[in-house]
Amino acid sequence: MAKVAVIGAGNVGATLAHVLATGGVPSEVSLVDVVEGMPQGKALDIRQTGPLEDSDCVLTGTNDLEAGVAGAAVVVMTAGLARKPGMDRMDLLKKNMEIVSGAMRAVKAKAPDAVVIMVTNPLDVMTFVALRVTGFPRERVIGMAGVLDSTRFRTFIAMELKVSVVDVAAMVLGGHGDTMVPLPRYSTVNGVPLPELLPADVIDRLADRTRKGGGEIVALLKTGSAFYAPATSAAQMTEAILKDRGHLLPACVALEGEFGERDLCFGVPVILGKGGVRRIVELRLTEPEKAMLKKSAAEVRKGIDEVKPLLG
Ligand code: TXD
Repeated sequence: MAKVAVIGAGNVGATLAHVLATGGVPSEVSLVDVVEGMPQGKALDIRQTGPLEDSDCVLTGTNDLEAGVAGAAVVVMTAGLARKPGMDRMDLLKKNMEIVSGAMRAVKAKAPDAVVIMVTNPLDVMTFVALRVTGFPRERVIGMAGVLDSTRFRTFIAMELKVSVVDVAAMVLGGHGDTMVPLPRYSTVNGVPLPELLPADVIDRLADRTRKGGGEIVALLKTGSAFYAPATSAAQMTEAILKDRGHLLPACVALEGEFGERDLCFGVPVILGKGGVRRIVELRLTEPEKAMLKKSAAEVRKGIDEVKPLLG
């Protein structure tokens, strides 16, 4: 059985550790954070759910990055800073880039065969940074955003139609931000495409709510951002890899010509299994869909172009 390392024991990281322990897929979960005592305390607390949840998963917490990631089959990167007063966007980008680079150097040294799942924002840019710093093949550096954006779209579709969420599949591609591209034609209720079930204006409303899904929760919470659905999304990707299940889901990967893009980390459909991305699935798109995806790619490229000179 396998070890999963979760870097960052904040809201997403700790919730992910709990979801993974409950699911019982990894035998070991290591929580890593810079705050002294915090990952140790949370790991012990989660471990004490084991007897109640029928889980023998071994959870440990540490402040030692290298020891925490050593030998992990999957590393999930959730560490990062939120913007503080007086910090501009570029300051934050630089700070998170430093955090991601430091963590990825440790992964390269101590978990050279790991699959890395990036969660830290700005997601597409940080996935690019992780890919560069580890030097891993693109199959093993994957960003989590599409699963979350799709599960939000699925939820809104189920709420609107009053159908079970288990029947709803949805596909959201592109960058993790306002330009993401929900694809109603590739979203179905038990095989029936969405445009057969709802009028265009209602679909547009649900797609728009999905695009603003993160912001809606930030506005309600007032401090911090969503973490239950993000953590569960990262858990699904982790399980797809550890169990070699072969889930087809949208994820952020480096493109090398697919969808007409290259040198860009971007959300596209992939099949995930052991070793990470088994295959990138290219979809036939209409002209308006292609235009939306192009616009989203241009937005992500701007962010990546900002960090490229900093990466040397
Ligand atoms: O869809 C997505 N990809 C996202 C991304 C969905 C939700 C959250 N998203 C991003 O994930 C969010 O914008 C942040 O960049 C990360 C983590 O979000 P979370 O809500 O968990 O943030 P917290 O609670 O602030 O936790 C961050 C932790 C905190 O405990 C810090 O002490 C720790 O990161 N931290 C570090 N840990 C280890 N090593 C270093 N260097 C470090 N620096 C900070």
